[in-house]
Amino acid sequence: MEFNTVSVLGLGYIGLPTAAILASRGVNVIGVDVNQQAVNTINNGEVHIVEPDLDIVVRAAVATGKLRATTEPEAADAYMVAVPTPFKGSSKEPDLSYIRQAAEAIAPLLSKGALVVLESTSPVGATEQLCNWLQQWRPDLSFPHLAGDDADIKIAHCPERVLPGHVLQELVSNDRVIGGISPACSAAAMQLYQLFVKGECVITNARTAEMAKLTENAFRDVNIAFANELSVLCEQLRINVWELIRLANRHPRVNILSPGPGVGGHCIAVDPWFIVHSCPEKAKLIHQARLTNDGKPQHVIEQIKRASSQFKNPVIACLGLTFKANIDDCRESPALDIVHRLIGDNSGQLIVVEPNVSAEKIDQLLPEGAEQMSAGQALEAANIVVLLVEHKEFLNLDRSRLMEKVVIDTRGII
Ligand code: SAJ
Repeated sequence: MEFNTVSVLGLGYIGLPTAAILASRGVNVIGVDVNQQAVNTINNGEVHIVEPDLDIVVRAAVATGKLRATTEPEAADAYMVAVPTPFKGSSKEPDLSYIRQAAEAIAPLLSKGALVVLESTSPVGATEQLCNWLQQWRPDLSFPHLAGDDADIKIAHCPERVLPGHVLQELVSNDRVIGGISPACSAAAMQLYQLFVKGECVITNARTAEMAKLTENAFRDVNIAFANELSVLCEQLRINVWELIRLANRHPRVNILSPGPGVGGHCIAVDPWFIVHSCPEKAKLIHQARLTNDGKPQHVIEQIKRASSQFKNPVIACLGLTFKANIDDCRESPALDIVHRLIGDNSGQLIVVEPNVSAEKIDQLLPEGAEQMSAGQALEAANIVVLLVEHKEFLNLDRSRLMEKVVIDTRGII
């Protein structure tokens, strides 16, 4: 297949870097997003998300005319769908409405020979569902779930697997799992990814590719839940969990991850639910890992409350609000959740320190009730210090200033 023009639907944390990298390889890329402001920002050669070096690659791609953003989809040789797949409220049912909207937008533009790749993390069966939707809107064309290799349109799932903070490097160097609805679909998708992926592109079917992505994140979630459970056990047994894990990890076949205040972000805290939702009776361990990790913020709150009950005027400094270290992303952040709940709880005077997020943004994220300060000011004012994120700014805190305080170190910084 020739890919002169590729359309990327969804210009977020995955779509925008993918669009910019493809453009840097000489492909004409049309980036599509419903957010007019994001589209304007990109067309000015700027970025609306924080990711190292993304600004440089986007600026260059726009300047050479290879990347253009728009709110209206246009015809292309290939369409890459990188839209969100959240879950619906408390039922945790996967919400495929963004995929459906993207499919509806490209359906009228499809012509014989086009390739559609679903990159969004998806529950098993979502790529087949995408075929069904497109078939419904384009009965004049044949699709691979019914016509196999002879279909007019090729469809594949190729889940993104990049780590926020390392996206540009991992987009190129990571291996890719390519799951075509038919072998011809896989072959076409492979050709597209080989334009920019240096890692190996491994072919499977769409359902296995969907499950592979969910499995990767569920595996990490279960491992972190194990570490979080250990941290709670160790507290009761008066053992330092960090030392314990360091020692256990000296075994050649043991590799326990780190406990923390809970698991956040839009991937690990979400994707395992897609497996649980598909097989609620059978996915017991994966389900329990989610519950264990989601229960950790409450455990930290109880530690803080116990500490604050020792003081007449408790002043609690919470260091870090993002979902992990050295990023500005607060989505599903356990640290933010903890501070949120403390504000509603009257446990004491609250101070927050977050070097990576602007004061205005923090004001939008939190209700009134917590004062923002620098780390130095917070250490001066507080009698309880809660370390919630291991930002580089917090790694070398002056230990002597913590001596007289109660320190709740959820990340093992101290
Ligand atoms: N966390 C711990 N302990 C650890 C590691 C992480 O508590 O030892 C917490 C973090 O603090 C954070 C959460 O887990 O709150 C998730 O952070 P992460 O760094 O593990 O993962 P994400 O969400 O940034 O990115 C993950 C990655 N998946 C895997 O490593 C299997 C990434 O490769 C995926 O592309 C991404 O999810 C995604 O988009 O699905």
